[in-house]
Amino acid sequence: MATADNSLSQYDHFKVPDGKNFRIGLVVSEWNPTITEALFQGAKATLTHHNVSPENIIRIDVPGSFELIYGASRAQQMDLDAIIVIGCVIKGETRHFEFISNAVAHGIKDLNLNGKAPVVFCVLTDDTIDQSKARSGGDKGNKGVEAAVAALRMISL
Ligand code: DLZ
Repeated sequence: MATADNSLSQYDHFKVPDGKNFRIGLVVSEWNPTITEALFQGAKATLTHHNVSPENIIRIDVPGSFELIYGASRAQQMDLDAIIVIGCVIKGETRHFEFISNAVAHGIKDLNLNGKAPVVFCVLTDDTIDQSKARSGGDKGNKGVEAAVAALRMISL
């Protein structure tokens, strides 16, 4: 799934809905923390740029990407307008990568079908840490920025 032509990191700021009065939850995985922190900072900066006030950005830390599902499920009970889940799963020597990635994607999909707030997927699933660095503020942009734009657009549907 090539993303080079679909990057939202460089986007038309005037087409993004105003975030004033929105409350947005960011559920952040602690695995690969330099990557998830950079994604969080990208998302937060984009939300504040679009007038979401800092006190309306609610951060919830969870141990790993697998726990993003439960974290987002709890966040859906917190009267938020949208939730962004942030994680980074890097391929290792075993099939753990596939199980975690698939579980998170399906779990978040289910929350979107059944919950009241949209849940935006900002989980990198890369072969190498260098690929993740490139997508968390490197030469492929910052997927946290893109997730924030997606969240603002989903609230305004
Ligand atoms: C166990 C595990 C492994 C091997 N790799 C990652 C990873 O690359 N990224 C990530 O976010 N989490 C990883 N985890 C932790 C699981 O997501 C989860 O936290 C544990 O299995 C406990 O449920």
